[in-house]
Amino acid sequence: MYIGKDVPHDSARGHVTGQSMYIDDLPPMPGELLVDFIWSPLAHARIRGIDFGDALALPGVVALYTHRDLAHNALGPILHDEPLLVEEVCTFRGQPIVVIAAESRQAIAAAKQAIRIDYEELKPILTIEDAIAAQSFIGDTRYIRRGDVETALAAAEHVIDGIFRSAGQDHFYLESQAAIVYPGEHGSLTVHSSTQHPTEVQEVIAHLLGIDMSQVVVNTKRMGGAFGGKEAQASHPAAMAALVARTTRRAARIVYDKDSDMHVTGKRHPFQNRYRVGFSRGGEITALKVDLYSDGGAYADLSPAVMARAMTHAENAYFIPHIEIRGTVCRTNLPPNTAFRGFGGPQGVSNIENILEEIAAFLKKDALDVRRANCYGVDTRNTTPYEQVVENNTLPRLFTELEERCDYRARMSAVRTFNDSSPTQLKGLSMTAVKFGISFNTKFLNQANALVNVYLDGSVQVSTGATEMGQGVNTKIRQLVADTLGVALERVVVMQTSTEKNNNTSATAASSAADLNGGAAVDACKRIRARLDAIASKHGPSLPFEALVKLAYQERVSLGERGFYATPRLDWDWTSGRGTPFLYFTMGTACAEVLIDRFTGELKVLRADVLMDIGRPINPGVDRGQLVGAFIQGLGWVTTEELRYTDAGELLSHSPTTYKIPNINDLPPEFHLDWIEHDNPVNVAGSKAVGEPPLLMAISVWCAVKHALGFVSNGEIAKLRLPASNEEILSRLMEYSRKGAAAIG
Ligand code: LUZ
Ligand code: MOS
Repeated sequence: MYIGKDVPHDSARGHVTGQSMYIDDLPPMPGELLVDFIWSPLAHARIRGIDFGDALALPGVVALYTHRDLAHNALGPILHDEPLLVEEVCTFRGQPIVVIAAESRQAIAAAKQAIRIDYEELKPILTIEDAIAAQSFIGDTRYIRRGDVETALAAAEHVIDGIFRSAGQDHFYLESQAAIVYPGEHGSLTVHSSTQHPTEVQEVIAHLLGIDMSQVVVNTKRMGGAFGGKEAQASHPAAMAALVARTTRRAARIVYDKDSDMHVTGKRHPFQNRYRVGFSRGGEITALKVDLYSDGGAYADLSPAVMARAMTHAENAYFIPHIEIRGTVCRTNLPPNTAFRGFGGPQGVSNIENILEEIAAFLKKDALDVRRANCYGVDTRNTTPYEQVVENNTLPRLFTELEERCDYRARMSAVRTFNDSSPTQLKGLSMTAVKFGISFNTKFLNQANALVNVYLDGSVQVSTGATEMGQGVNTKIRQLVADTLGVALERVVVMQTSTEKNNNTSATAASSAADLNGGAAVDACKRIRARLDAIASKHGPSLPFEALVKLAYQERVSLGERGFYATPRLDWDWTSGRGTPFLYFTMGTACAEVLIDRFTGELKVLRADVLMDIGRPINPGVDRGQLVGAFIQGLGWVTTEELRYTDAGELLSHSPTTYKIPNINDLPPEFHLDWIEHDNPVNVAGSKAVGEPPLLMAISVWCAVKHALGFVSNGEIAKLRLPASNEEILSRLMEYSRKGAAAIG
């Protein structure tokens, strides 16, 4: 048996030796063209005219394209509202206008110099506040409501209200957006794309070029990271290269450089949330009204689905009897914001965790006690605002076990003592939770198919729609296939993802690729195994797999199968805001302790403890990697990663020199990650999805900073933006010391 074992990642060797192939490692084809594009330098502008000058006559410049060269000019995963190439009005800085195909980088640079675009600058909307003022929204405001929130707020013993802001985040995948397209016979195209969603790339190319999807094959061997950034926005470069390949009949390659990638692609959605919460003296929340606004950027992209996940995570791990959640996506003149690991979950969860810190500060209670008082129960107080029952609830257990394991009470009193005595430093400690719903919140996406081929020598190829972005989905599928077929792991190969083998696939997203594609692969393997078992019962049950395969072939029994999986039970209705959008929840608790320099605002995370319920891991080593990586990525979001823009909407922090992702020195020196033994009977091999949920565990670090600031905020509830950057912390410290001095003076 391989399930449950630390089987090495199937690319581990390739990654460390540099042999793993990424898009730009594919050797150039004779005649291959490089593809690039001119993008809008302005956030909002009307194009008065484009003058190509002598660009086409320059040596090495082969072709130039505008929107007129496309059969259709509309894409987008939900609304199809986004042009690939600007027609008249540029709606964000970075929006592609002219596609350039050339034989060298120098020729592309020369063409960019030669082409003149005349812009009439228009006034942009660059913030959520401005969008609200201008009533600039994408789609309608949506609601999830339970109980009678107004009456419950009026009757509450205490009420707090406020505004909580969380900022965006760049995906910072190491491999930028990239694609290569090879022209085939009769106008067909073979595409290699660094995408989480080969089917969407196929669909977008077919639509924009006016050809059948059957004429386009999209292959994805692997990505050098994606984090949601290649769920919807890998289509743009692939479509540009496809346009070039189809019209020139030459291979076409596009690879964004890092700075361009950061300028032109969308990011995690910034949110601004207004809340009003009613609670008892004991800290129990009786009513919550929360109004979520996200910055969707210029087009819908995945924003409505991201908002839906924020809304279904707005109560997180806590039972709230009377609640109204409103969600509105703002339209601004920024690149369309998109999927990013957590997909609205972090924005919804950080909001309620902030509220819980505030209730504790208001009541002068321990925040863990307040959280425990509100935590979902096992048999009672266990329905979400959208009326899904929280089954198999391990949250109370996770809270109790982590409190003991990390010695919470003793450390909390040590933090108080420290803060009373240290004139130079400040500590904070906080324990937060996560309950992350697993399934796409768009029901039809929760399906997958798999192709399993058994060859005459007993070796096996498996193909699914799952794409490998480093997360180890291929390794998990390999383990599932080996165990279900009863064959040695070494004999199973997971093939590159291709729309030729698996049609109409969903994005590798929502943490659910192993659930869905693993489920489909197991389905196929079970049917092959049943046929082999029938042969074994005739010929003797002790025959090895290889011998059974030979007999099956001689008896003309099929040795291939296509499997299918559709997540059961799901049922979700936006008009009522009720239903069962998730098959189950991945859960966890985390506790972080921080140290702050009172004079510089410098932040250090001293210790972090994470305890999760991730079911029975198919591959504990791979899952541990996901826990560590997601926590660190979340740490970046809540502390150091700052997207800075000019007043004109120009991104200033567009490279590693100005955009600070965590590095090895930012790791907590004491860092404990673990999970509890707990079966998840509704999912493949008893496992749970693990890709996104641990990112939200880093919210504990942010809450610990907020807790620390409460020691110097002169009795007020400390306010804090997310990220709690050193600068943000310093601003708060200065504000509180000014106010403190004024109060004394
Ligand atoms: N993508 C999507 C996602 O289309 N729907 C989702 O619910 C989702 N959740 C997380 C990440 N990507
Ligand atoms: Mo995603 S945020 O592409 O699971």
